Amino acid sequence: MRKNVDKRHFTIEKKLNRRDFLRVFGLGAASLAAAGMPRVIFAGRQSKGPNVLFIGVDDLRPQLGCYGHRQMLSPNIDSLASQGVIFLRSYCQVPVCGASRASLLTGVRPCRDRFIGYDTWAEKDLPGGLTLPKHFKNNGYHSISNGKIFHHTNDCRDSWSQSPWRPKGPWRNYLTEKNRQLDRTVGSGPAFESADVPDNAYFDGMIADKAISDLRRLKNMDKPFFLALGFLKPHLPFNAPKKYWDLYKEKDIDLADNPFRPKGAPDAALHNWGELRSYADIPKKGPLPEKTARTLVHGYYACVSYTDAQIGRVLAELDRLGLRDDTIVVLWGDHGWSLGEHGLWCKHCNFETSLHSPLIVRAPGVSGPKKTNALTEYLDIYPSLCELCNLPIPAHLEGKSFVPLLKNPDIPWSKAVFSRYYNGDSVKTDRYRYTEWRRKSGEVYARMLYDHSVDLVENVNISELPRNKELVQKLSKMLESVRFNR
Ligand SMILES: [Ca+2]
Repeated sequence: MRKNVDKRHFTIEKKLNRRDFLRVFGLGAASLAAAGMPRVIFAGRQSKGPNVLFIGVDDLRPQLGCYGHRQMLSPNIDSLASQGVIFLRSYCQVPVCGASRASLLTGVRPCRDRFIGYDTWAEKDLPGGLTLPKHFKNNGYHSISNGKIFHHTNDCRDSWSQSPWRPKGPWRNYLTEKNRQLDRTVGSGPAFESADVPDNAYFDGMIADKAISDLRRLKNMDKPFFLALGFLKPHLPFNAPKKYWDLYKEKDIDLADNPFRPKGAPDAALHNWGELRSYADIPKKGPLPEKTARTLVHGYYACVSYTDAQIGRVLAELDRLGLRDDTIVVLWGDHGWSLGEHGLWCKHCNFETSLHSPLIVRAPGVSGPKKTNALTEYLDIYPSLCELCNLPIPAHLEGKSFVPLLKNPDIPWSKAVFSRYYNGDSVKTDRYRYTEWRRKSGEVYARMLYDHSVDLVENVNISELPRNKELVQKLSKMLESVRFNR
């Protein structure tokens, strides 16, 4: 590691100040283990140390049966949750793929100059940063990346014990000839597809097949494993086998009941959902026709149920191989998604719809089902897995291990968690969500505040009410604690 640090010293110091530089590389700081911090929790056989099954699901908002949603059919994730702990108030750091993943996997917060867009490279934004899978690899684990873990397959390549694997083929993964041809010629097909094919005709079924094959091999290795699975749905386009579309009657599917701009919301809060509009059957401006909106929501549900089934196949194999008691399972989205709320689709904003994200943990020795309302963020995953696996917690991590919540989900916890998207910094407290947008000079040019005790769906921005002046100042000050304008 030290050699690495020296080689990359110049680059990293352009991004980090001296204090942060030391933290990122863990120099001059003992691990929590050495500092005598409490150890928990793994109660498996410990012949090799606990394995980790690390499941990311692209664009999965916490709209699942186990989160209390009545229409979504997600029996396999619900079953996992019934054996573990559901984090009801978990938040991503950045509401877009690459940046969210880079932050989660390095354990470092986003800032104005780091972890910004969908196509973030962690190794470019934070050269030499010690990633979660690399830390496990350095500590004797066999680490594998199947599907989409980092946004770019070869980002932080040395995190993995073998070459990162993804299914081959155009990423939109159309299966009907008509759509394939559109994708080839126009550059984009429709926003959804329902082909009457087996599960492993689409990518997520292939990822499950690969995971099952890996598990059979990993069981007999003399090392523990860190098996990362990055499922690709429900990311657009909403392509899933027909049988998952058939689980739902389109006419029964609820549409958002707040498809309008929040009262008093600034322009900075909104966007034109360019990601969705890039598809051939989506209008380039204006709201969606109701029928299209309903089909899109239907497609999102079908994709969630499809991916849920693939996760179920992997978890069943884990059981069949007798690995459940030796394996920690963590399931995360990478951010939320707007399904028409506020007239928005996709992610890319600082509303709850994009920031609120699923997190479920099943760990040997932790009895479920449990739910926690504690405020947690994706930065907390890295140190938590270290603690669960008795690994040193690198000094650079900015998250907080949630392991105490696994046993005591109601203990007092963090007062706030933080996210950001481009110029907008956002804080979520027990009661409020406050976001402010700043120019590089530091000047605030827009803000919004929602009182979740009466307005959880964020329909009325109350940041400009005179009675909230002190509250806004207080929340703004909280943002100062994590803002880095380097
Ligand atoms: Ca994503």
